[in-house]
Amino acid sequence: MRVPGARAVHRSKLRDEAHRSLERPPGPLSHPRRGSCSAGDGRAAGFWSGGRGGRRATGGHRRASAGRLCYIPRTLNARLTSPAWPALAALSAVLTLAGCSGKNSTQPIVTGFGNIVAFASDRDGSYDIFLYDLSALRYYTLPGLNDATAPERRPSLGNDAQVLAFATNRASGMGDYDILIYDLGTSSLAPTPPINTPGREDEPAFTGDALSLMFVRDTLGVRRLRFYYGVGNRFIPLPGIDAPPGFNDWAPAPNNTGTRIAFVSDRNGSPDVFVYDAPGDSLLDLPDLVSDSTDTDPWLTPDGRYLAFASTRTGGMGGYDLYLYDISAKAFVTLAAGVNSAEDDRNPSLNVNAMVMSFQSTRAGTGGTDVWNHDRTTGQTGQGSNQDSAMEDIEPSLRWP
Ligand SMILES: [Ca+2]
Ligand SMILES: [Ca+2]
Repeated sequence: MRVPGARAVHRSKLRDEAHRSLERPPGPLSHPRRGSCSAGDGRAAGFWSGGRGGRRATGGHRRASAGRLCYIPRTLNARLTSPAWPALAALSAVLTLAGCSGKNSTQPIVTGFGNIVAFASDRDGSYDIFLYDLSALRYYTLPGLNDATAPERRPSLGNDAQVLAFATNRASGMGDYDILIYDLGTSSLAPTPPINTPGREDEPAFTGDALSLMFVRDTLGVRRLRFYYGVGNRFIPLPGIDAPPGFNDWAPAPNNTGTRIAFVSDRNGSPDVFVYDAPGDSLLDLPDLVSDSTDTDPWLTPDGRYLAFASTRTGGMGGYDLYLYDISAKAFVTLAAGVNSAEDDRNPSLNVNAMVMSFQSTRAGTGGTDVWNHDRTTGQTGQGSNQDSAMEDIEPSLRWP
């Protein structure tokens, strides 16, 4: 999919945003300085390496991209051609694609290279993380990621396609749910940063630059957002984001560097989506986001402009519906027919320019909750071949360059 000019505009905004983050004065609210990626991608020194040493996958090459030299792991590229996920053949024999209209059941809805969606599915019993290529219409193996019995949930795919964070409560963990990180470059679990406790850590969300990880921690009976900066290996305090005592914050969705963070809070009674501005340590004034119904599942584009979320507010098609909001214009973006249904449509995940969206829906599909994809350029909504199962397929995290 190509939208003329859209990519250039987007990358320019990313650069501007990174520049602003460097200009902010030091202080408790300012994020650490991000190094330039021009001398090799700084993200390779992120927290999944457990230090500053600048882990680099073996092999690979550098690719100039809008003034940045970005590291493309050859190991990952090789993996893209690895055999399909072993259970795929068995699945395809039993899957029915009832409810998938016409070519959408067997043809890609969207085209391109490296367009992948991670999601959780209990098709094999307990929830596991799956990685599906929306262009090649196949799964990638994730050796060593999924535990045979413990659930793996809430995948967050770094937009650099090198890291995938997820939540699990396996017995070897600190207790309750912990967050683990999987290195797609080496196909192995990465050293866990010091973010887990005997309490519950859940809902991981990488910043767009994949240098920081947000998540939710249960603290004294309420849920609070946490912002862990990987290069500095430390937490960044967000004093202005916390709900008053007794109320909860969850579902963090940061922009490229975490200067803007969408999240859900019940501080007004029912769950509402809020957008936090880190430089101002304040919430943006966005009355459109507030309703008496449940507003949840936010997703923010890296440039911080487009916000997708789910809501049961009146005026929709029924149950949860998806909404796309342009924060710059302070206006909703109309979604094509076929995105929302009378069933529950939730957990939208946007690509960088908000033209592609994956989401979950309980509409008639392959059974249970399914992951669907929508291309705003063509207006199509559909699924890739064998993308779904008769079981629950949920919590998509889209990586679309
Ligand atoms: Ca824990
Ligand atoms: Ca609906």
